[in-house]
Amino acid sequence: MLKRVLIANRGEIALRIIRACKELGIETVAVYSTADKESLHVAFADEAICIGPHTATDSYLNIKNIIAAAEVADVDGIHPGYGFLAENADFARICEDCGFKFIGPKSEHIELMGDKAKAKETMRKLGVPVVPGSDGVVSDPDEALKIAKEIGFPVIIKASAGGGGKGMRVAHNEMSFLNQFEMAKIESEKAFGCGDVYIEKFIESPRHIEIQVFGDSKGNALHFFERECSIQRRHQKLIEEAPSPFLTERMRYKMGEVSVNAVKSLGYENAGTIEYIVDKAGNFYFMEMNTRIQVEHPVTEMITGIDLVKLQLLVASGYELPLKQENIKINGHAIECRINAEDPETFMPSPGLINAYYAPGGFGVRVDSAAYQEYTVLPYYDSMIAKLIVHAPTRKDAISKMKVALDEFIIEGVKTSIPLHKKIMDHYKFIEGDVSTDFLEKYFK
Ligand code: MV4
Repeated sequence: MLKRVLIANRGEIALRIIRACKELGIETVAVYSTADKESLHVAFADEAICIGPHTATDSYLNIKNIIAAAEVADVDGIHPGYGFLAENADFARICEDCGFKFIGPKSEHIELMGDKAKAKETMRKLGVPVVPGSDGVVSDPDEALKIAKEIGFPVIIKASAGGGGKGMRVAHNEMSFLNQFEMAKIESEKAFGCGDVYIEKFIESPRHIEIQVFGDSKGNALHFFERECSIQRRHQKLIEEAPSPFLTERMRYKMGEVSVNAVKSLGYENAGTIEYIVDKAGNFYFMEMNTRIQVEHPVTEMITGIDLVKLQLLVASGYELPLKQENIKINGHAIECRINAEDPETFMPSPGLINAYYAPGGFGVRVDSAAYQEYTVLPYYDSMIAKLIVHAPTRKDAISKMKVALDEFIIEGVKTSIPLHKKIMDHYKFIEGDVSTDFLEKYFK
């Protein structure tokens, strides 16, 4: 088992990792920016090392300083959490080269999944359904138009270096195509330093459903069913739940099966998430694979009863996955609301001092947060201040529990998304489980 782990992150996920380490008897080393001196991850870790000033590029993204901290603290593993360096293949490689176990997949898999066109082609070859489109990257505009016409409009042009919705353009007809194609290329060159794009049939108002997967170093692979993440705004998820109210047992089985087969064939190690878009007819198509533990992992933990961060530490320590697929079962329903320090109307960040804080509790209520009374939400980092997760026997019970918990949650001094979550919990479309990626645009404009 790993003996001493450096957590290259901050906020709630750093706490989440520290807790899992402590439960396994692993010593913990926190790193922090000067602005985070008063943070809980600094207080709760066995040791804490300052890695630079408040700017993320100078601290939580500063590979040199993080590696130096790992050397000084004499750790044997590094957990990147999510965001920051979690999907930076160079960082993963440097960790390994310096003799620190990167608690995540091999750098080659991070790199592969970072190239969206390559990832799609790889998954297609492994039997995962993909959206009809170009065979990889297209550079010639005339060639691109020909392909678009063959696919049939509307089509979507995606940046190969993109992901998470960056660098995408939709063309509804032949007329607008060339313009959108050029724009997508220019934008993606500007944003990622790579103008490679590929083309797909545009699926209208899809659902976003993702499969939690895991692999170990012995070639075993498992899936932990799906998360429904359709309620999002500008590619930022607001609410996640498991299981999806849309999937039939048959679809759930199929999505799990193709996902786990891909993980096995890839020889993928540690936690991953395979993202799909699902159309009205129930067809599912591979979108991206996230090579990290995700923000919304708690909903999967609640319905399966399995601690996914502990599993990451176990697998990174060289142990086999201590589970069999047939023993992983869905128990009840879980919902997560991301509580952000932002204006619930405009979604503008609302950093500042939290002068009153009371987190809800009770049976089946979980709060993953690094906030507390008198904590200052900093303007330099992500605005998420808490994840409120509920678990109950049915979806209906989970919604009731979430409403009670949201009512109990007191956060004063900063604006939060709590009022928006309350409205969504009361919306008939949400209650029916009839959600899609344009839910907020459609009903909350
Ligand atoms: C799509 C799509 C429709 N058709 N691809 C957005 C982020 C990236 N992961 C893929 N995305 C989409 N790809 C085709 N062929 C619609 C989206 C999309 C979306 C996907 C998942 C969650 C939210 C979304 C919001 C807008 C668009």
